[in-house]
Amino acid sequence: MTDCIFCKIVNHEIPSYKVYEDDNVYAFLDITQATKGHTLLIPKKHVTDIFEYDGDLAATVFACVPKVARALEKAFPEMEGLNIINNNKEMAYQSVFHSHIHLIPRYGKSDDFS
Ligand code: DGP
Repeated sequence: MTDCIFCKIVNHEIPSYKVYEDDNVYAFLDITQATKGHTLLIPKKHVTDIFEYDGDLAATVFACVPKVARALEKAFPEMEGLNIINNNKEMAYQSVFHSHIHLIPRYGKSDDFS
């Protein structure tokens, strides 16, 4: 999709800080950094939200969540926990309509994400 910001990130038309990549997915730091290391995992294929996934794509994308989690754990050893969030549709606070999974590291009571 030509006017999708995350498609442009996948195609390197917009810069991003890569955390993980394979043939089917791309993970990169969220511009807002709710906490240090806040990462978005996306399918390279444009799908709007979870309702557009077929089973193969779901298996492919969700199988990468632990890989990205471990990459974050390695990069941020002080991390004490991890929130995994997937917003679908505006009512559920989705603001970019290319499906993405948030991985938000937690650093105990010192982080300000709630
Ligand atoms: P959501 O509200 O679940 O749709 O989250 C969308 C996230 O996308 C939000 O946390 C900010 C992030 N975001 C939006 N535009 C960009 C961008 O151009 N670059 C990066 N790295 N993140 C972006």
